[in-house]
Amino acid sequence: KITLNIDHKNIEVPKGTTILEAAAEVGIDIPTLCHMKLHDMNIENKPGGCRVCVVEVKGRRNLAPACCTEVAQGMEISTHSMRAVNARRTILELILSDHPADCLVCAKSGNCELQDMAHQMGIREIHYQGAQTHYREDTSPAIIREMDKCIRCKRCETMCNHVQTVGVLSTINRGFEAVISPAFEMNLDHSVCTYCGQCVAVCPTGALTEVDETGAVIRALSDPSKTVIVQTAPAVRAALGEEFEMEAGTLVTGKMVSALRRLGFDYVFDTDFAADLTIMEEGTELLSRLGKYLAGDKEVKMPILTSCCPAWVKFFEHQFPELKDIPSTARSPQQMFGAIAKTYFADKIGVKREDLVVVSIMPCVAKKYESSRDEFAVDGNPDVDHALTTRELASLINLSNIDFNSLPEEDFDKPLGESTGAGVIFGTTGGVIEAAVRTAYEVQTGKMLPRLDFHELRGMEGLRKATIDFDGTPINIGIAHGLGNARQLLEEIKAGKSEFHAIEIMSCPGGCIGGGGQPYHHGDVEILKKRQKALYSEDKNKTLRKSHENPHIKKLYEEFLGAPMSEKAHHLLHTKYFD
Ligand code: HC0
Ligand code: SF4
Repeated sequence: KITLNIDHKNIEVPKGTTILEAAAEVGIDIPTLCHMKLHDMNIENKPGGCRVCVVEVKGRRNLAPACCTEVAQGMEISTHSMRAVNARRTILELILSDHPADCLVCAKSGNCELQDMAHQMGIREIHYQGAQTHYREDTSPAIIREMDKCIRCKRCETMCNHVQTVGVLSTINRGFEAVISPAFEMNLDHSVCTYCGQCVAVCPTGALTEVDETGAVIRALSDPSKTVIVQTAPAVRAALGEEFEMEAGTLVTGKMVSALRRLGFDYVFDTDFAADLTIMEEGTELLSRLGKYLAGDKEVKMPILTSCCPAWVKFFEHQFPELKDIPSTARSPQQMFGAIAKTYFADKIGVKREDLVVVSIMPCVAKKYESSRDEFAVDGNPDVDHALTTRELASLINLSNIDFNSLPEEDFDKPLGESTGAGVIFGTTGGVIEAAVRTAYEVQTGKMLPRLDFHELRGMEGLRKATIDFDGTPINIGIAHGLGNARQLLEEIKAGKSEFHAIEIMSCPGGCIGGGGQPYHHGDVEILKKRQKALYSEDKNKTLRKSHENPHIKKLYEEFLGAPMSEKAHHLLHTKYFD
């Protein structure tokens, strides 16, 4: 143990603690721009680069960066002495001298850590002349890079290289020319970027943002010749409230539906409906592969992998092309919804495909990319026209002067708005496979499940495993969230050492609740845990909690698709993968 004094408070901390961590223990907040730590997830970025966290240590000539200076016995630290404050303000002015001042039109305005800090430190004038080097803007189907706004905090590098192990982003050039970039300064859409959006989720400024589609949605909603429908992803309802000052984990399903109706959507539907549909298709595929495998068929590939996360799909297409016949061929719920909406539902309401606009609200930026993939369009008309993030929906609601907090709670429209608890838990790590187990067990064994809550599949550890007893047959299940964790399971499969029958993979830490399009969590893992809890409570409160019991799914098969994996289902609900 080390004893020291911070701002006249005595404190005892373990050896190896940084000044920043020690100060936090006694409730002292030292400002930082580059530092980031997601507790319990083994995610940390502390390059000591921004220097905003400098503090005064008695007896030392130089100020010390608090994020990467370890405490020492008897240290006396002043975190906000005038000398420290002066240095901090000067450093901030130097950063601002090389930063565009277009806050009025910046996508990050109001959510920018640099802007907040300039305000908090009372910066009114910038006494330095930066180079104001101009770097080209790089636009991809999901993410925009505006490197003029980059402050080289390297948080994105940590997420891309260490957490996701994609390795797209690194610092190139020097001095004012330095930028974070894909290799050879190529554009993101030529790189192996998965569009997971985890770099966007942690960027403190407007350097990395999602492609904004709110303008296109406003145009569609104001066009009387269009019928505009919307689907909302499972994880959105557990986070949208945070944009309206609600406590993390507040479920706002009913208010979200009302808000979407007030925005002018003709029908408000639920991606959870399509999640139930995904379970019917993916579960059937799982059981068919499993049945053959257990009967000794050497040709059949095991394990089956979930395929609903588009960043994960892009990851294995680039990094493990030799495994591309292992994931389920089922499309994601977003895309199943689009395909059913533009065929079955369009016919039902008598609207032509080109006059029906399908909008999704997603916690994810990769969903923008997924909806733009060629295989999800008919004659150039996409199944999903626009995928907005949770943040973009919040900005639309604000734009329409809707008082979100006082909205009544309303229900989704039928038929594509009806869902079970199984669909809801898709939004958190472990939820897709739990939903699959609930259906696969009953279909396989012909018996009622003795319980519905599979606590062994839940949690926040990056890699989890459990064995579920299918009435005498043990089924081994693996779960990974974060692509670095997924990579470990894929390496095992490649080496022929995988013990699993089925694996769920989600790209973002926490699953979709931690998606790159969610309200910024600023590194607070507790927020993710609260969102996760909210989804399990919505599941618990549903009358129906197994996908195969959804009456509108049954009707869809009776009226339109025939059976799971039928030719029509194959055509509309399944896909293939590319090298
Ligand atoms: Fe997800 Fe989905 S659960 S990927 O995390 O499967 O984005 O929320 O919408 O499509 O349903 C995201 C969330 C979805 C899809 C669903 C799946
Ligand atoms: Fe890396 Fe994901 Fe960002 Fe692409 S979206 S650069 S893969 S962190």
